[in-house]
Amino acid sequence: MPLDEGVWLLRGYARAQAPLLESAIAAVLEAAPLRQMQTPGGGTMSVAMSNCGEVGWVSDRRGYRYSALDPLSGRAWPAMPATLRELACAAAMRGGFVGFDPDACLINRYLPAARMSLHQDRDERDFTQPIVSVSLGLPAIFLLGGFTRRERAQRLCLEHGDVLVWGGPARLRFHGVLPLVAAHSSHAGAARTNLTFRKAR
Ligand code: MD3
Ligand code: FE
Repeated sequence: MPLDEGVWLLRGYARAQAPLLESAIAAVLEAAPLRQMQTPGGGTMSVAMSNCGEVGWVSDRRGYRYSALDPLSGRAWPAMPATLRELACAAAMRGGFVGFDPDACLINRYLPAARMSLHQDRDERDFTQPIVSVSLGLPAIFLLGGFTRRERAQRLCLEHGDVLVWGGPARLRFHGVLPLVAAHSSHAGAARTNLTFRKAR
């Protein structure tokens, strides 16, 4: 049952597979390390990012876009590991999206205090395609807004293994993440990792 029109929250859907996903992500990050990108406005994002897949989402002084090349290395992004792709496709299916074929997986790493302000995902070509997001590691408070920036946002706690599928009427909703809070039992390296699967092209 959707949480809202076009929004499916699959609690713990990726939990059993998390160790496999984490090792696949670690291999991707060896070839394409996490980095804090510049914003068009001249700031630095608090979230560190990398990508795998045919294209990757990038931001710099020139704007936001998808690129086939990692600007750090000048090489293609690492291929999307099958374990990640298959999880995203299976989750999309649970939201009724048959045949979702993501060409981009953005890897977002949040350390304590990292946040993502309210925004829409609109750098993709086809908004009839859903987005699948997988949360790993520390929990975070996710903001689910409306179709304008000023509409009041709902808060949702996303935990390790939770998967969200967004499509149809929800595809252009504003959303964001509140500053990450360090775990009480803060062991070194505690972080949140979010994977966002999209069909960009
Ligand atoms: C709701 N990432 O990378 S993923 C992003 O947790 C991004 O790192 C957040 O927003 C994160 O762009 C949230 C969940 C998500 C993704 C796309 C959406 C929620 C969405 C598109 C429409 C509505
Ligand atoms: Fe987003």
